[in-house]
Amino acid sequence: MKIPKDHPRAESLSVREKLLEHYKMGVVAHAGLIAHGRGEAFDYLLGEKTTKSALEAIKAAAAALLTAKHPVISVNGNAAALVADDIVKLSGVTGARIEVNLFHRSVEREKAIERVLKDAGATKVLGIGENASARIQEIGSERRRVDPNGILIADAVLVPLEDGDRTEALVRMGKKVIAIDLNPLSRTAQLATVTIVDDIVRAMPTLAKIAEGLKTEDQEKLKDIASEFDNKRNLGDAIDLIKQRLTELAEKGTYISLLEMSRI
Ligand code: PTJ
Repeated sequence: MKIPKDHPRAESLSVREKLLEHYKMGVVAHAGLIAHGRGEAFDYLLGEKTTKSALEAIKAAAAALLTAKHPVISVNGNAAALVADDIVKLSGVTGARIEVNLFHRSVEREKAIERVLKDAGATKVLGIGENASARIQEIGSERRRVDPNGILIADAVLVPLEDGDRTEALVRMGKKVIAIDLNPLSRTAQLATVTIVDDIVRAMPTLAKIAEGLKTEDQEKLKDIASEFDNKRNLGDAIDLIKQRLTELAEKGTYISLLEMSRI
């Protein structure tokens, strides 16, 4: 569908179109479309921009990836559809390997996602078909199948748009988990080491850019940035922001004021 450029929600509609297009290509799962809707709802509440606390989390995430020995970017259908270029860029900057790891797994989807990543410039994509030969027993879902050269040996894993079980298991295995999740209340958000409460479409390019800027910093300084980050406090800030915005809206109490605050 062609979206009129002057439509007040043009950006949001074009993201939806991109997801639908990739759904038809076999990249995005049915449930990926539903998950996106939940993300959009939280984005409304957060003001549809990268907040100060999200930026702090992005900096800690960049530091964690740059100080890891085996960083891995775990890619699912939505992430590949929306930010394949930025995934490849972040991988180049941090040396993180790229691994496809799906909740709704099929070899066809893995291959379709691999294609999208390769078209975006990825030279190597882990976790496809039989290459996901290792198992993480603590994970109940198909996400338990991982690549022995990727998530299995990783010390830091970036998991955009995740379901909570894997995050919990990876953290229990001693890995740092960096999540991108617009829902600060989700199990993933609550259990990850660093949670970036922001839309993946904004967060990934910012993360790649910030990582590029920090790349030449001293490793000790980067370790401090990562270890000083307090995920619980940061999530509290995101929840507080939602609370403040809702209080303001309730006080103003009109549809017009709602329009003033964000172009809903
Ligand atoms: O591609 P697959 O098979 O691995 O499946 C991927 C989905 C996303 C379907 C799967 O991981 C899933 O079911 O996830 P959940 O449990 O619905 O969680 C997705 C989380 O991502 C929710 O908390 C949403 O709020 C959040 N989310 C959705 N869209 C975005 C988002 N967070 C950041 N940016 C978004 N664009």
